[in-house]
Amino acid sequence: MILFISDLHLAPEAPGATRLLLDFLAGRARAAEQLFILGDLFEAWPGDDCLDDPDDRFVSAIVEALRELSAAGVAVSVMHGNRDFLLGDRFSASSGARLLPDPYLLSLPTWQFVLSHGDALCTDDGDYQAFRAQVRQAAWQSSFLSRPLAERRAIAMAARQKSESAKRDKAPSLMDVNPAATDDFLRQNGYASLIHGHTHRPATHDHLVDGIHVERWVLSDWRETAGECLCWNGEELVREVLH
Ligand code: LP5
Ligand code: MN
Repeated sequence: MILFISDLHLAPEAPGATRLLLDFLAGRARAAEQLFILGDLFEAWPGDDCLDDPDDRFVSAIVEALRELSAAGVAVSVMHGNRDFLLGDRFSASSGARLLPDPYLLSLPTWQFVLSHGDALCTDDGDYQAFRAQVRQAAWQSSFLSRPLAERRAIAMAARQKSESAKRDKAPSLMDVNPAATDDFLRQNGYASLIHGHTHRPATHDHLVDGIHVERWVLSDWRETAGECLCWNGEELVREVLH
């Protein structure tokens, strides 16, 4: 059995979602062979050196729980989201989770999935795509990570505020996947079923691409009182609500 989760947006000021994750990792996830976390695990990740912050018990509790799940034999994979694209090798080593490229083709004996955070498919959102192109550059990241952690945390907070105000002026359709870009993506990935997050619009869509029906599963974001995981049981995908 394989489980998929996304968009938990974990932060110290949202203890409910963190509690839900810790219970999930110690409970439901133990029955899986693999767990895929498809981006925005964290509300904001300023760099792996936050692992060294003795006051950041929030981060160490999550990393420790991921490590325990991995040690229990569940293969954990984490994909970057637009909030935690700075998750790096130290996080991977500390948590036991491998970092996945985006997109990632998951080939199973009876089915093929392509996994993505989903933000790259929101191609109508020009200012976001420009932001994404900048912050995903190695040179930009190296320069940003050379700043003190406290400064990076402040910049992240400013960026969050700027993003929230920018979104208020955007049409909802602008912040969803572009249909043509999505069909091209499905075509380029062999018509594999797509599982993604980011849009916070949980639904299952049927795309007809070159005469082939392709499913697109959008994972729900997590709230303080409820989360969601998608379970592949070897035959079908089933959504599970987590309380
Ligand atoms: O994230 P969300 O859900 O609000 O909206 C996203 C897009 N916005 C982003 C920006 C992030 O929220 C910023 C926080 C990232 C923290 C990571 C760690 C530190 C890195 C800091 C990098 C500067 O992803 C939003 C989309 C929306 O999804 C829907 O798809 O519309 O995109 C925008 O709002 C585009 C804006 O142009 C983003 C501007 C971000 C800030 C720019 C730099 C601020 C520098 C401040 C210096 C003091
Ligand atoms: Mn996202």
